[in-house]
Amino acid sequence: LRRRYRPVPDLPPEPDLKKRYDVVIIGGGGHGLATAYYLATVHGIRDVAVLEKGYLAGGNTARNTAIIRSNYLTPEGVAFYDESVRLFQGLSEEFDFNILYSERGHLTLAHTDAAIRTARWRAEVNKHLGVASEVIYPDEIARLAPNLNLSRDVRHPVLGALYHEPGAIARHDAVAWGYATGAARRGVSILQKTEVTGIVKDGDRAIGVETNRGRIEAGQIVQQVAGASTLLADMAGFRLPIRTVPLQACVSLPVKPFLDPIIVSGSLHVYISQTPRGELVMGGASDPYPLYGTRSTLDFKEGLMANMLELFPFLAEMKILRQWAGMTDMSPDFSPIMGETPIRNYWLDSGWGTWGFKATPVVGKRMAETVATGTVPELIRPFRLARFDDIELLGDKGAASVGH
Ligand code: FAD
Ligand code: PYC
Repeated sequence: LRRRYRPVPDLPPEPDLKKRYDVVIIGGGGHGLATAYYLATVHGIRDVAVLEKGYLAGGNTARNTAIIRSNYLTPEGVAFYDESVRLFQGLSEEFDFNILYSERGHLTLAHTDAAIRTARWRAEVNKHLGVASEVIYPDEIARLAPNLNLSRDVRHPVLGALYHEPGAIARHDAVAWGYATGAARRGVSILQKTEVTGIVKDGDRAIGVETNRGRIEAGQIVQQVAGASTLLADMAGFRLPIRTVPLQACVSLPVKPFLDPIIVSGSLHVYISQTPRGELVMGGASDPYPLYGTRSTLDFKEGLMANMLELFPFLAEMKILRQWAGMTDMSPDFSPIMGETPIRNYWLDSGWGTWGFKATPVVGKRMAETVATGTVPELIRPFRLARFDDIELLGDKGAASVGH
């Protein structure tokens, strides 16, 4: 039992950089590490380098609010995230390292008739695909979240909610470290402070990368850089329909547990959960401007709190411990972009915006399958880049949780 609860797994020492790898993964966040892990464990492909310009999982993987759910709006989205939730449920066992997976239930509050309609729509799509979601009303909401202000005498009274029982949180660093350790123990090279500065091509084929540590040849390349997606695509020579926008969050001092479910209000632009340690993790809407930066603002905090106090007035005296921002790679239809690119041997995993932590396991598994077999699996084919040319968008804004 003691081994299970050790805070950090033992990552093998960083190996020397080689001149060539069968697979080079750009980006050492959760997605890149998970892809390396499944390449090594499922497909026996171990001559893999994960190149990370900063430190391991220091990007959005370290900055997200760790919400895991599959209550999406499009059938393609629901099926995809459902596989991820199932993988998440087995990760602590698989890693022999506790990722603090905590199933809480997820409530998306509806304050208008239109929001109730969207909640019903999501519930029906979810149930059709075997995912537990239902619309509930204030008496049931009060039972699940007794501290929530359900007064009718507020600007936006709660009329109902989409309740998604499998909604969960987990320790985000642990997820990344679990994948990193599992991959490194099987021979994957995880190279920190190694920044990709260019993509080497032979015609329309990618054959390597330029880095701050020299050129590296690669059999295949996978781009998994979230907020830097457009910058890397630019280096490779193609354009992405993505804008990078900051998303901020904050955490309070720890207090006695009082909040079991995860609560989201799209209309009020707030969401909140309580960690097993007692901190309140809170976030709001995306910043209203594109930026390649992780600057946090007073404006965000003030706006968030004004709305949060409508739901939980007794938090007025709560102290905020820290605040931060991440760079989110926003796609036009609020769905990811994965698979082939116009460059041969160059695979893409991007468009993760404000929703990609929960997808970490399924992305790893399915991107690894893509690289190993050279074929994009059915489950992720709908998310192809070419859908923007074919006008086959996958509108999932209604399930985004975060205001945009
Ligand atoms: P990252 O973890 O960002 O990893 C990409 C890595 O690429 C970075 O470490 C970066 O340093 C590296 N990199 C970039 N350029 C280069 C280069 N040139 N060379 C080498 N390396 C490079 N999602 C959810 O599902 N649930 C949530 O509750 C949630 N909350 C969020 C809250 C906030 C505040 C933010 C910002 C995001 C949230 N998200 C959430 C979204 C989620 O965090 C991301 O979609 C997900 O972490 C993306 O993982 P990744 O591995 O692709 O990216
Ligand atoms: O995707 O559930 C989510 C989420 C919540 C906050 C940010 N993203």
